Amino acid sequence: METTSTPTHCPYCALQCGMNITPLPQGGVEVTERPDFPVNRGALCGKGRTAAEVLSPGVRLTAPLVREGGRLVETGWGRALDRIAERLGATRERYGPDALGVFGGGGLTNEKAYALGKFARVVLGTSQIDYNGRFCMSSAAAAGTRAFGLDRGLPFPLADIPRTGCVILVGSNLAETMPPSLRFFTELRENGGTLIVVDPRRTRTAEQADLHLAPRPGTDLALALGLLHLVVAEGRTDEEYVRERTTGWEEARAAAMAHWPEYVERITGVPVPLLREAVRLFCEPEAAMVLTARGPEQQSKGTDTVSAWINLCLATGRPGRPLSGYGCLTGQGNGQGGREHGQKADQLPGYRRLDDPRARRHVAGVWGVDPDSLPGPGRSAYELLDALGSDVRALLLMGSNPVVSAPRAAHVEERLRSLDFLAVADVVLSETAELADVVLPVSQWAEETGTTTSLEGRVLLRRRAVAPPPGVRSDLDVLHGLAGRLGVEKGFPADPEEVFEELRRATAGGPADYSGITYRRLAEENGVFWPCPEEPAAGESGSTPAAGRAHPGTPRLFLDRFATPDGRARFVPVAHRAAAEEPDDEYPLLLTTGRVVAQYQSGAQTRRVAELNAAAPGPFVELHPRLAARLGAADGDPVAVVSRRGRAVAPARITGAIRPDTVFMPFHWPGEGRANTLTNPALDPTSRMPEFKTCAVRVEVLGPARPSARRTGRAGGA
Ligand SMILES: Nc1nc2c(c(=O)[nH]1)N[C@H]1C(S)=C(S)[C@@H](COP(=O)(O)OP(=O)(O)OC[C@H]3O[C@@H](n4cnc5c(=O)[nH]c(N)nc54)[C@H](O)[C@@H]3O)O[C@H]1N2
Ligand SMILES: Nc1nc2c(c(=O)[nH]1)N[C@H]1C(S)=C(S)[C@@H](COP(=O)(O)OP(=O)(O)OC[C@H]3O[C@@H](n4cnc5c(=O)[nH]c(N)nc54)[C@H](O)[C@@H]3O)O[C@H]1N2
Ligand code: SF4
Ligand SMILES: [Mo]
Repeated sequence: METTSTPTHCPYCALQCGMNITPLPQGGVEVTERPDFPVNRGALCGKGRTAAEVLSPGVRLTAPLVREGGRLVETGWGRALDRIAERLGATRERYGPDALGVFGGGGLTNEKAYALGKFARVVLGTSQIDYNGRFCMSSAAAAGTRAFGLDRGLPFPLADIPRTGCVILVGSNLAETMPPSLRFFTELRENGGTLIVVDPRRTRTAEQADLHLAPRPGTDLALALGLLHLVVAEGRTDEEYVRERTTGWEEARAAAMAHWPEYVERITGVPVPLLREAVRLFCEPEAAMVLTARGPEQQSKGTDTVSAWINLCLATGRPGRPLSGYGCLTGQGNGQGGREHGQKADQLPGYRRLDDPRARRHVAGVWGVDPDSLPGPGRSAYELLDALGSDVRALLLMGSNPVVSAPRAAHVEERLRSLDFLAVADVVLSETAELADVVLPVSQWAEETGTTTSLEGRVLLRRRAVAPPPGVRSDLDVLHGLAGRLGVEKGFPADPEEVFEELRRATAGGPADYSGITYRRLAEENGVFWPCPEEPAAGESGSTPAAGRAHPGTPRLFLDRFATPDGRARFVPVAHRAAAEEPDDEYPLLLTTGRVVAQYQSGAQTRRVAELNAAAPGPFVELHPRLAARLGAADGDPVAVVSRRGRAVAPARITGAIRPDTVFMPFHWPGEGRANTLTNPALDPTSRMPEFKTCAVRVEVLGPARPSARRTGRAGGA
């Protein structure tokens, strides 16, 4: 049995836990432990453990569907692809290429993300492509690029965490969102290091902390500035580091000095003594880190907020020093690679910029097209969704379920319905696929080979372990079939390794350089960290890089210099500002949103797994006991949460773990309890990230629950 199992990685989050897949004698496969992968050492969360259930033909799509007389009916592949090509072609003919939209996902492999970006620009000729990663880590990416000249979520491996002195974890609930990673933080504390968690809720992660700061949602920017103020006031600045490795300190310092601790306490609700304690814990050890996740990032000021945390790290001499620095905990399975290879509105493969003439020449050379034929930057994800049915008339969507996951979701759903034509490729009939004119059933992680890049920047090989059911094809096959029908016969191979070989050339010499990485190496090593140029280094010439000695990859970035022109990190002066929507008489509370351990994202996959549904059966609204008492709500009572966008109904869950001025909802479910009916699409001016983490709401109690309905909102662990 051992010999038949295939080592691979989980289909879900960015930890990309190693797992083995073993075929069962009676059919189907089993997920088994794979202790040789150092990140999770065999440990899996409930989602990873049960991932094989979504391979079962009973829960997934196994034939293409087309809309006939209002209903989706089964059809053949030829007809489905013909229909899509014909409708995209006709729309382009009538309205021009920018009437065609493409929406991708951070769960797609590097090969798929690369091929999708190329398909949009070369086959469709449209600028209108973006993806769900815009809703994920885009603020951290923008701030990282601004400060360091490069965005790789973690500039060091997770294995460095246990050996640092202090970690400030800002708005990450990794005990639920990446459970096997908790081990690194437990080991940190066993080694005498300290953990500070910043979260308006006392989460399972916060329970592990030495110090928990619970700011009002949307005030992390003020919090970070207050800490920096104290660093300066207490003489804890690392003057030598600031002089030698950074620029812009004077302006950033002046901006922070305007944020007095007492003023910050008023904004955030975090008492001054706790601010002082945080500064002490962070500054005393020789090495320390700040890690951010979606809490501070998914705000209309997410980029400035992350810049403020980076400024704190720079002033105390952390980035580019051993066991120290700033990192972002990227979320989706290929959240890192998915943001590097061109499905982003402003981007070309290798993390190149679409508005950079040199980058255009290089990539156009690899693609065999005229650089001037490449469109310019397009709209960001929410702006693209908002333009559906007006400027953008037809959409191809691959790897996202925005009906559940986009902000102001009722409006987005209405925009999707107003399209002339919608094609969706998915593994299951998601809520978004239900609206499509054509649905294509595609293969999944265990059924196809491809690479992902984990939150550590580690490029990994997922291997095909089983054949997909008959009737199912890969996303690459879909793009191959559509390109041919739209008159581009070459350049869209269905074989993932062939795509990867081209991706290597397209990324050569770019910021995210994969040219030294091959499938063969990935099969032999436990992943390779980018940048990994082929040596001798390939230039921007676009020719096939010459074979040479293997570059070892780059687990740790910035040790000698930052990726800026002068090699120095840049402080960015930032000041606190209010959320786009603050509470008032009509909407007196703050809503924040997030995740539970047993469901993944829009739930399209995990809501089809019985064990996960039993653990987390539906949405709920967390209310502090004082707020519940004031409203007259008992645990389990149905409550309506109302914002300027709409209304959602779910059972109350009363818990002392949340601030009394804030309510929390997880966003994994469609329908009546859809959290995104409420959220505010106010965008960050730089990253275009919507404000998922704070908006103003009121809560209405809808009367006591029927006895059977009580406690249904209880989600346990999985
Ligand atoms: N079980 C599970 N795991 C997942 C996913 C999933 O859907 N389910 N998704 C994956 C993906 S794509 C991502 S992006 C990651 C996300 O991983 P996390 O960022 O850990 O997830 P969230 O629950 O969205 O947000 C984290 C915390 O932010 C807090 N928060 C809310 N508002 C604020 C605020 O204003 N400031 C601060 N400091 N904190 C705030 C919330 O209370 C929450 O506990 O998880 C990945 N892993
Ligand atoms: N309120 C609120 N909303 C949020 C967030 C929040 O914290 N609060 N977080 C945001 C974040 S961080 C994220 S990342 C988004 C995620 O939200 P979505 O983009 O909706 O993410 P998923 O649910 O993972 O959707 C992926 C879809 O692609 C399908 N799929 C999986 N693998 C493949 C594949 O290989 N090919 C194809 N074609 N399809 C595939 C799945 O079945 C599923 O339908 O949600 C965002 N929305
Ligand atoms: S933590 Fe993430 S990668 Fe690991 S098993 Fe769970 S979902 Fe999969
Ligand atoms: Mo995400």
